[in-house]
Amino acid sequence: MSFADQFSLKGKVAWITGASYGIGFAIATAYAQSGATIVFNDINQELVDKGLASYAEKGIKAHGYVCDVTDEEAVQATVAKIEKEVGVIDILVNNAGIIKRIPMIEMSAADFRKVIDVDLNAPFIVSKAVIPSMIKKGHGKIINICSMMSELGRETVSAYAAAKGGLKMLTRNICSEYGEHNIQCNGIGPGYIATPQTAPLRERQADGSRHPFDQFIIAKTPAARWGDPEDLQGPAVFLASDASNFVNGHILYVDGGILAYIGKQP
Ligand code: NAP
Ligand code: GCO
Repeated sequence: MSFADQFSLKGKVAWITGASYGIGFAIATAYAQSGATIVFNDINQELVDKGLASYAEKGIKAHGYVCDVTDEEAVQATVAKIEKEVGVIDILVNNAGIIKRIPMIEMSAADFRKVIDVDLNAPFIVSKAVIPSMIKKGHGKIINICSMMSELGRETVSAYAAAKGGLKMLTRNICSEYGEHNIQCNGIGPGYIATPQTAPLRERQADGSRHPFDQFIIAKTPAARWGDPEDLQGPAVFLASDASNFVNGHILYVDGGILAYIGKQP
């Protein structure tokens, strides 16, 4: 294998969850451009069709499935369908996620559970569904999309931080439990990335000025900008490729330097 071939995903089947748009879409696009066959899901047909159209626009023939990743039965059925219609999944990216920004003492237990369900329970459910075939095939890559909140807290995101901190440890545990089967499970911890999920934090103010949170993030980021979904493409290809075959249980933070920085001195 040539050095460059180590980064190729030719012949691989990659399932990126919740990838009709946003970070998942950017990662899936990079995988397709690196040679992989792309599978994605969303919670209803309309969103799947939108995703399929966006991939087609980029010249990518993706396979889209309707599947709620919190529903274990639906996930098991979707994996069986993918294996029959596309092939055994070589690469799984647990990308689907939600956030609810509510001060903790005002948050209902139902809302807290919903976030944990999508951001933590679902990666467990989906990973559990794909690992048996990865073991049989003799290799597999699982990439969990973690967060700055896997390491840091902030006001209003208690459920999200609990889920993403848990996802970091689920990543290490999958590595510990299945590493001997040549399965690598790593995480990507994006910094603040401009997607629909963070749109409310970047809204222009009535007078045209930047949202105070937007200004706060620029000041906290040594790169002095928000990330774009495309900033995650190289790291995601690396972690899905043979180039990372001895990288396991690692969280690769792609944050423009936020975690390295104490903040601007007064
Ligand atoms: P996004 O724009 O909101 O996209 C999230 C995707 O997940 C959507 O396609 C959404 O589908 C899907 N999804 C949500 N619940 C689902 C479910 N139960 N079953 C299937 N699909 C579901 O978010 P993003 O910013 O691209 O974020 C992607 C991932 O990166 C998330 O895990 C997020 O927490 C993480 N992340 C984001 C940032 C950031 O700054 N943007 C930073 C760090 C980590 P619908 O359209 O149906 O809702
Ligand atoms: C927030 C943000 C974040 C991020 C991200 C950071 O409200 O603070 O939405 O939690 O989007 O996960 O890595």
